[in-house]
Amino acid sequence: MVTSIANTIPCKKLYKLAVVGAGGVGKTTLIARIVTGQFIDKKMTVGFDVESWTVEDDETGCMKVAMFDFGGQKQFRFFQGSLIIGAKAALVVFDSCSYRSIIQLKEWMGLIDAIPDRQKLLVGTKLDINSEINHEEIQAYADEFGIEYILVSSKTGENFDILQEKLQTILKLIDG
Ligand SMILES: Nc1nc2c(ncn2[C@@H]2O[C@H](COP(=O)(O)OP(=O)(O)O)[C@@H](O)[C@H]2O)c(=O)[nH]1
Ligand SMILES: [Mg+2]
Repeated sequence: MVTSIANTIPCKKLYKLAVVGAGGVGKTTLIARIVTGQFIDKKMTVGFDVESWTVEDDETGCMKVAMFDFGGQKQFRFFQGSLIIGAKAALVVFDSCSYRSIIQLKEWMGLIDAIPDRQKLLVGTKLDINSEINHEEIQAYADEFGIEYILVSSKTGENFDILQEKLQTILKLIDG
């Protein structure tokens, strides 16, 4: 089980996690839900943001994760190549109601090419909204990229327990 704890507890293990995907898919809201457990309506991310998430793990103890939130809009692309350096894990985020955001995933997969596939997770947001895109179609994309995928709602919190467990498993693959 993953439990968010106060950021004041000293942590020996530090990780850099990249959160990438098109503008408006819900990256910043997803990060806020992971860190606070709440749905917080966010403004557009200008450039990038970093949120700190501290998790306590029964086996490894405390893990501190710097979640790099990449601004999705095109005007922020020019510096993102250098920002990705040192990231050992990635959440590749799309909007489960938007084909466009799924098609754009390819671009983001290029940016995180250096990260091993097993340390990436494809995350579809807005599961609370009725989507015309069926899960088989999403599965087909996930298979094409060769990475695991999960659908969540940052609004209701649906599947966040699974998301956090998967993230924790990924972090354990990395030497923090
Ligand atoms: N209904 C619903 N809205 C969401 C969800 N995630 C994000 N949003 C909304 O989508 C919009 C864009 O979210 P934001 O986190 O700023 O996207 P970003 O550009 O990828 O960081 C905001 O109005 C959010 O409130 C979700 O799971 N369900
Ligand atoms: Mg944002």
